[in-house]
Order: sequence, then C-alpha cells, then structure tokens
Amino acid sequence: TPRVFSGIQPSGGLTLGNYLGALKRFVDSQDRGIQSIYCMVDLHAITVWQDPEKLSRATRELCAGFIASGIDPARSILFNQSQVPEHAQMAWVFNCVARMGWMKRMTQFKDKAGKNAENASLGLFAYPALMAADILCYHATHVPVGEDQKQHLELTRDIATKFNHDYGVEFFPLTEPVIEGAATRVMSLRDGSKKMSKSDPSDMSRINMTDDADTIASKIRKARTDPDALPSEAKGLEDRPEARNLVNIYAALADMTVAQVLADVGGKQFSEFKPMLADLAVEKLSPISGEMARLMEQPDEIDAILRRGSDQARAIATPILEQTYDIMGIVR
Ligand code: AQP
Repeated sequence: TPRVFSGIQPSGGLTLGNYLGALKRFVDSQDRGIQSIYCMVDLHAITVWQDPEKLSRATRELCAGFIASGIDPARSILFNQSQVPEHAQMAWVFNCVARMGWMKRMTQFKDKAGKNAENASLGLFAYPALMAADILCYHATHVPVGEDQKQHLELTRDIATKFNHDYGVEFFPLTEPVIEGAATRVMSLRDGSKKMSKSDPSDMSRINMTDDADTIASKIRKARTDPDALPSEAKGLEDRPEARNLVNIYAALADMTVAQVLADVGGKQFSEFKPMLADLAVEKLSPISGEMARLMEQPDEIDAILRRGSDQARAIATPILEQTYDIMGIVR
C-alpha cells in the first residue's frame, strides 16, 4: 500500500517555494486518500545553528502552515522529528551503511557549507542519511519534494539497496520521489539562477507565507525581469529564467499549465502581468496567512497536535526499527 512521507525544516518562515514545491502538493496526496505522514524536521534544522527561541516559534509556525494549507491532523500524521527518537536511531544505522564517497557528492552540502566546508557541522554532512531514516522508518513509498531534493532521494534508494543487499533481505522499499507540477523549483525573485530559499539574506528574494498583501505586491512589482513582452508559447521562456519563474508561479497558483497561462497572457508586458500575478498570489496566500496567525494564538493547541502526531508516528516507526535491529543481530 502506498504511504507518503515528507518533511520541512523549521529553519525560518515558510516561503512560496515551500508552499508550491511541497505543502500544496502534500494536500493533494492527502486528498487522494493516501496515508500521509508530514514532519517538521527540527533535527535537520539544527545542522546549522538556530536561535532557540526562533526554533520553537518556527516549529509551531510551520505546523500552523501545514494546517492552514489544508493538512488535516485527523487524516494525516503531523509531528516534529525530534519527538520520534527512531529517526535519530535509524540515522545512526544508515551512517554505517552510507559511504563517505556518496555523501561527498551531495550538492546541497557543497552549497550550504560553501567555501569553508571544514567548518561545517558533522550533522550537515550526515544530513542525507538522517533524511533516509525519516523516510525509511515508515517504509514510505512516495516522497513529494521539490527538485532540489532529488539527489537526496537517490541516496535514500542507494542506502535501502545496500542495506537490503548487505543483510540479504528485501526489507526497505525503494522510495519514489514525486517531483511534479509547474513549480518544482521556484526561483529567487532577485536572481533567476538561485532557488527561492528561507535562509537567503535578502527578504526581497522570496515571498514569505506571512507577508501581507502590500508586501507581496511590492516584492512582485520589484521582481527582476527582462524588458521583453511575454511569449505565447513555453519555448519562448527557455532563455528567460526570471520570466519563466513568474509564469511558473502563476501557473502553480492558478492550477493551470504553463501553456494555458501563456495562451492568456502571451504578448502582455510585465507591467501588466505583474499586477495580475500579485492579485492571484494575494488571493491564494492571504487566507493561509490569516489562518496561520489565528492558529499561532493557540500554541498549546499546536503542541497537542504535534504530541498526538508523534504518538501515531512512533506506532509505525518503533516496529520498523525493531525489525531493522533484529535483521542486524542486535540483541534486544
Ligand atoms: N524554491 C523552491 N521551489 C520548490 N520547492 C522548494 N522547496 C524548498 N525550496 C523550494 C521544497 O520545500 C520542502 C522543504 O524544504 P526544506 O525546508 O527541507 O529545506 P530546503 O529545501 O533547504 O528549503 P529552503 O527554503 O531553501 O530552506 P533553507 O534556506 O533553510 O535551506 C522540500 O520538499 C523542498 O524541495
């Protein structure tokens, strides 16, 4: 039976990239009736230093973001990673399965560690093994993610394959990444070659889920573009990353294909298209941010949802970790 798992880091506020690349699609799989498990991956967030107060707030705000986007805690499991210790335990096992050479090829580590890799945390290097544990603790079959996570999903499959091979079992499934739709990689509003990210130093580079209508409109108005009019076919966007990004965002928000959007707006100038995009973004995002603000007034309610979710998650993860230990000959 299919089972979906995915996570988001409470490493800052949610962005439009997280919403379109992840949250919105999580709601789709929940609504298709697939058992879905969603995690605030706080142990991933601390691979770079987090201010304690901000981490607590970001974790609750992320939970509020899930619920406000349409994840129903009565149908899907919502919890924070640190509260299900099986993730960290399984991650240790996978640290012993994954090879140094595999980890060294991870482009996210290279991007995040930057030039000073010697000074990055060991946790940041081991991040993808923890991510494999997150997924395989539940024998998840499908993981909806943005394009940036593709390589980590391949590593998860390599870890599962090697474990199964080393112990002569068919225990861990080969999980499929689900990367689909017009917005699998939302780009920075300031630089069409960089992805939109929570931790980009420039707030103008992203739309935050908590931005108000004026802020959203002003960020879109100031978004970098080229001087040409919009093309009427997708191939006209090929060498225009900024233009393509804005059209992709429009398509994803409107639940349209890029071709449908361009059939409507082809020939228009950005001065005309940007206000259309801003109106659409405000229409889709403001109910979510309003609901997030309302939920944030009841932190005890959020904590209770996370607690219930971690009990439900443990009920699945504990027996899978125990079987893993049994396969390995660990005495219990
Ligand atoms: N720009 C994006 N476009 C599409 N999808 C995106 N995702 C992130 N950015 C984009 C997807 O959101 C999910 C959660 O990501 P994450 O919080 O685990 O970390 P990340 O991918 O590293 O996201 P950020 O926003 O860039 O965080 P920081 O700045 O802390 O590193 C994933 O499914 C991801 O693909």
